[in-house]
Amino acid sequence: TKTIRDALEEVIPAKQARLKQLKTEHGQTVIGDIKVEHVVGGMRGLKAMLWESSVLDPMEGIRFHGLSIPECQKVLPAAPGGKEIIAESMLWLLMTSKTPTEAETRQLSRELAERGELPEYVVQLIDSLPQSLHPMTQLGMGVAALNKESKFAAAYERGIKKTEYWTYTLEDSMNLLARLPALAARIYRNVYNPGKPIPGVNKDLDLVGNYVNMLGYGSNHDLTEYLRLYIALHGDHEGGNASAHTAHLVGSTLSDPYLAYSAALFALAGPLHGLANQEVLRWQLNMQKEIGDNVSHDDIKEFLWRTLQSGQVVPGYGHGVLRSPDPRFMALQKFCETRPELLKDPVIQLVKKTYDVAPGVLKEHGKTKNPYPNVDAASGCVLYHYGLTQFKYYTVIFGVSRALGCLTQLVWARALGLPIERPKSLSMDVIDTLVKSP
Ligand code: FAM
Repeated sequence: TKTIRDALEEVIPAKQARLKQLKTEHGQTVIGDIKVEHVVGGMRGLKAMLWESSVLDPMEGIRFHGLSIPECQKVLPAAPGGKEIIAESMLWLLMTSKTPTEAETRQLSRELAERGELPEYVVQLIDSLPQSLHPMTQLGMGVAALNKESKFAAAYERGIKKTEYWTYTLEDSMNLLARLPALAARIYRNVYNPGKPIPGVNKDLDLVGNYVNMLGYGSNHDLTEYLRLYIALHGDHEGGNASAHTAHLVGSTLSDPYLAYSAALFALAGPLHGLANQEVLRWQLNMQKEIGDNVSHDDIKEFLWRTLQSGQVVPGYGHGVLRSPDPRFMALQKFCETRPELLKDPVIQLVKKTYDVAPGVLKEHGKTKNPYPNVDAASGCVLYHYGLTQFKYYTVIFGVSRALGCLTQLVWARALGLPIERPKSLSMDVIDTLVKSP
């Protein structure tokens, strides 16, 4: 059976040739304008970054190498005994642009499991952190510390050819992906169940199967399946979002994958980005506390207006690129729709009811360009239902997932020889001059 590295070796030369051709034939072709609003508006919509593994359409949502979420759900192998996409089949697709076979997926699971134990010094570091330190801070620290083991950094120091960069980047990426579950599970244990034993990595399980097992929920098949889907779907959302862009920027300096991904995690930890899933649940539970279980649509409307009038954003709604309901939100909702026990859960019902009225309220409020839910509106309530109730931990799960896309891009950036990022910044004085005589 082919390994992921074999599969990459097969596809890299054609992509390298294609990029070379693009540069020589179209290096000077104009594909967009830069307006002052881009310079002062967070570069929204500016086409200025190469990212192969996924592209986000404002109306349709994300496609992974051209495949929509329902298409991925049809063709990507699940775990033995499961139905949902797993991290390995998504990783294979992102990295190689090909759909893996069942055998390739299983082999990748085994390869990751074999690399999955944490080095002792990282265990000691994590165990020494205060229990009250936010789980995302701990995750970023743990990932950065893993760079002591970086094969890329060691090879670079020794002196290697540029054409070899990607192989060491892949090696580091595989080790990092493999160790994220043990790291993230140790953080969970330390913060919420100090002293509880953590099982070792089971070589026969997939990445998320092992993660759930180490979190202490291994016997819950439905939660395992939910997290498989969750982690596959959160894996990549094209390149411009804050975490992906951070990984790409830091990686472009030839910082190793551990440092680059650690930086990405600290971008993910912001409430306008990945921390929104923690915020959504806090907000929905406050709503429940204030107005009770049996809420009407009008009660929710009133609560939404109160949130907006107090100057806060409605967490889980709005998006930098999307202009329709996020298909990741829809896929997670669908997971609930097939399980009657989930549909009966008051918090899940509240999320659904909020979706019925929030777009209307946000449209009337008139500020956000996208009044629809993003993935974070749905992701936490199912975890809550299954007993994973510590919502400060939710962004860590997002962080385990987002490594799939960020590390894929790092491998490709090195395979394609992409340069260090260095956009031009302007002062208002310079903008004034340019505006007068463009
Ligand atoms: N509730 C209230 N106001 C909102 C809003 C929301 N959900 N979303 C946007 N706005 C406001 C926004 O604050 C801005 O107001 P000002 O003009 O006063 O600054 C205005 O609407 C225009 O914003 P936009 O152009 O529609 O959105 P941006 O591209 O600037 O920002 C988000 C995009 C996601 C940061 C923003 O919609 C937001 O803050 N949403 C709530 C937090 C959230 O759910 N984040 C998670 C995003 C998710 F996809 C992820 O990264 N995991």
